Amino acid sequence: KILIIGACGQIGTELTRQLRELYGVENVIASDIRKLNNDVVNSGPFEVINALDFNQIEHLVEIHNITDIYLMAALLSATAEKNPAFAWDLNMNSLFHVLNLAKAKKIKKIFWPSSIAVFGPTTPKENTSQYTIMEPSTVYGISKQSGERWCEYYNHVFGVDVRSVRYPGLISWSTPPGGGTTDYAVDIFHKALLDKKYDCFLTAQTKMPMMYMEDAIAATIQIMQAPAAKIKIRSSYNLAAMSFSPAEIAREIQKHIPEFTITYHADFRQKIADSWPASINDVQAREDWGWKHKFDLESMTTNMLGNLK
Ligand code: VAH
Repeated sequence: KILIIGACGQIGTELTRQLRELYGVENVIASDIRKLNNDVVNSGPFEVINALDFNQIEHLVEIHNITDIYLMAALLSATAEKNPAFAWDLNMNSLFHVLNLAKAKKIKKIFWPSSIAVFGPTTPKENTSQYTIMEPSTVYGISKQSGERWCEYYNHVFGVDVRSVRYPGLISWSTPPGGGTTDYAVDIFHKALLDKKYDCFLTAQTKMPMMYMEDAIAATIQIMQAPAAKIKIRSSYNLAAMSFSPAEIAREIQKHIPEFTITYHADFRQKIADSWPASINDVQAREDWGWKHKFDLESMTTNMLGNLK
C-alpha cells in the first residue's frame, strides 16, 4: 500500500491519479496539509497530514499498512528564498521522518524528489553530468543537496530503499505549480490562451531544463518499479527531456497562436534561474533503469494547448 504526502501539489495530483489507476484506488492513500475539494480528495482515501509531524505519519503508516511512501511535500525555490528557516525545516525534517520510518523497518520503499537546483553557479552549464561541481546557492537547492546526501547515507548505512530523481522544471495543465522559478513555463500557456500576451519574470535567453508532467510521472513510477539492484545511484538521478528559454517557448506557442506576444521583466527569480544548468546529461538513468522521455518542446506545446482549451 502507498502513501503520498503532498498529494494535492503539482506533481502529487498527477501521481495520485496514475498510482490509483495502476494499483487500485483503495491501495493509494493521498494526504496533504489541507483537504481541498478536488479530484485527489474525492476519488479515493484521503488524510489530512502535517509532513513535519512524525507521529501523524507513523500513525497513518500503521493504520493503513503502508509499505511505500512518496514524499512530495516541499517548499519550492522562490518561496524558500522568502522563508529560508521554514523551507529548511519542512524540506529536511519531512525527509528524516520518512527515512527513519524505513530505517525502523516500518515501511519498505521511499520516493523522494530532488531537483536540478542541487547544482549552482560554479557547475558547468551545458550537458551537466551526474557527478560534477555542486555548490547550490539557493535555500531550496541546499535542502535538496543535503537531502540527497542523507538518502545515500541511509541507503548505504541502514539499507533503506530510497529512490530519487532530479526533476527539471515541470510543465503540467491540470494543477498549477506553486512557488518555483520554472513556473513561468506553465503560466505562459494560461496567459497565451486568455490574454494573448505574457509578461515573463525571467529574461528572454534564460535557458533551463524542463519536462512535461506525463514524462515526470512515468519516470517516477518507473524508478519505483525497477528491481532494487538496478538503482545504482542512491542520492538522486539526473533526468532530462528538453531545454528551452522563454523566447524559444514563446516562439513555439506563436506557431499555434500567431498573435501571442511576450515581454520580459526579470525579478528576484532571475538570479535563481541563472544559478542552474541550462541542460542536463541523464545517461545513468537511461542506462540503469531504462529512462526514455516522450515529449519535446513541440509535442509538449501542442498537448498543453490542446488540454487547456
Ligand atoms: C523550482 N520547479 O522552480 C522547481 C524546481 C527545477 C526547479 O525544482 O523551484
